[in-house]
Amino acid sequence: MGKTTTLRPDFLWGGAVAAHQLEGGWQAGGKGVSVADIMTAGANGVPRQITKGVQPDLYYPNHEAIDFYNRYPGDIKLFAEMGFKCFRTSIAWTRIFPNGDEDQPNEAGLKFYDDLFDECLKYDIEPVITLSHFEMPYHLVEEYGGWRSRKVIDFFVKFAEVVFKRYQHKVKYWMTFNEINNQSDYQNDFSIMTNSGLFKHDGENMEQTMYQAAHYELVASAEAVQIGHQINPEFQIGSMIAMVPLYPATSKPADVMKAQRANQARYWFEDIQSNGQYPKWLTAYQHNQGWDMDITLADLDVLKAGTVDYIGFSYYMSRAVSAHDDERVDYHYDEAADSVDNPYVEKSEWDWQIDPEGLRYAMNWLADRYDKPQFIVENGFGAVDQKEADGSVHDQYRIDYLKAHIEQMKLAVCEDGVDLMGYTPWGCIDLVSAGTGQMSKRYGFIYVDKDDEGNGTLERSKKDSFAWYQKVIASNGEDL
Ligand code: P53
Repeated sequence: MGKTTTLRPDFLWGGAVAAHQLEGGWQAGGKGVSVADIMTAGANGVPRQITKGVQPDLYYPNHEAIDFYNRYPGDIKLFAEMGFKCFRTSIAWTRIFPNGDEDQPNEAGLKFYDDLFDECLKYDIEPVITLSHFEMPYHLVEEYGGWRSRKVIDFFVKFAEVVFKRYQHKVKYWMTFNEINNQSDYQNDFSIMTNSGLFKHDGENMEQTMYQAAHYELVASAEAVQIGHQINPEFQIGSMIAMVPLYPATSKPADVMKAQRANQARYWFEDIQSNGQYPKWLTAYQHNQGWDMDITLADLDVLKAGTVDYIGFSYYMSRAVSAHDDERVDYHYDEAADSVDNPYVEKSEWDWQIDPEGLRYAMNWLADRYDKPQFIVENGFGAVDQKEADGSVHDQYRIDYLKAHIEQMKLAVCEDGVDLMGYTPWGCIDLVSAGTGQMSKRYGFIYVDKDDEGNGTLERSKKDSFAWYQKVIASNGEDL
């Protein structure tokens, strides 16, 4: 047998989005208010405000987003024209259970996703579905304190069971929680709200609360994996992490130790979802903090029995970390305080470090640690685009970014033997940025005419990257 030189023939090329970032229709068909519906628009370097409920005079960009709710047939037709084999989106939990704690699901919401998936299948586009992508019902935040409460496990599992049953003949590829590990940055109000529906209480130890909330989510995820496999043994159910490899800033041993602990603190979620158990350092860490955690023996059995079939991950950037002069003995990870600039890589306008080789490194790291199939379910370049009078956008910078990452992805597969299922670049059509709420931080192959204040015709047009990606897919990644 010769050397591996190509991606697998059934490689899942496609694109990725999330319901709350493109659908709009925030109250259509009986949809409830989600945590994305209470976030205003921020700007580059200006965080989004997270309000207590929807306030009358504020602008919430996700309420209308790009109106995919009404325009999806045309958008999917464009995806088909690019040659998509799959389309990753999420199911808005609040369309199915508007408050999250109802007995019965909302039929209008279920019907919407039936129609959407049928539209994909019409073009042989495989739906790849995230159950919870930063859009939990806001009612669960108000009434139960979000994932602070063990009760939310049952609400999530019920939601998962309903949609697994309903779409079992239409959807094969699933993921439970989007970027479940973002909340390792527990001092960041955005991360703890999007992942876990948490508002910080006065005097609360957010680190402990985050570990508790994440524990409940991991139990819920493991239960969902088991139920999904009972409903349809053909299901492929994955985890989903934000893969941001953390490099030591120097070869100084304390920096190396810092990077090791930082990676442990950022990726223990995957240790549980892939390996089915808590890593030793974390059990020791929680014990040494003197925290009284609600982690039962029954939970540990569930975690063991509900490991994932594959690892879905996003990759945008790497970061570097360095130890402090008065470093704590436990090398405690504080994302904001420990991150330093990496002089060897460029940055995007939003200060995201551009590091294609980091993708190959990340894939090898994941393969060594977990030995599961991988699926790159997000990657991309957020940039300001200039639309020409004829609707075209010359986005060579985006092509350059994606090309460099695909090259490294192929090296990980062909040189390093990583088992890779597919690649779905983020925001294949322009949508609302999660982190900033902007429209002007664009990722798409398809331009959407809308600005940061909500003005625009919502008209779609093709960027230069559209024809480029079409050619990449047609050649199974050979013609870059
Ligand atoms: P935006 C932080 C770090 C890496 C990925 O992000 C992240 C975030 C959160 O902002 O989010 C993922 O829109 C996420 C998507 C998001 C995308 O990356 O801030 O799964 O929902 O839109 C890009 O530029």
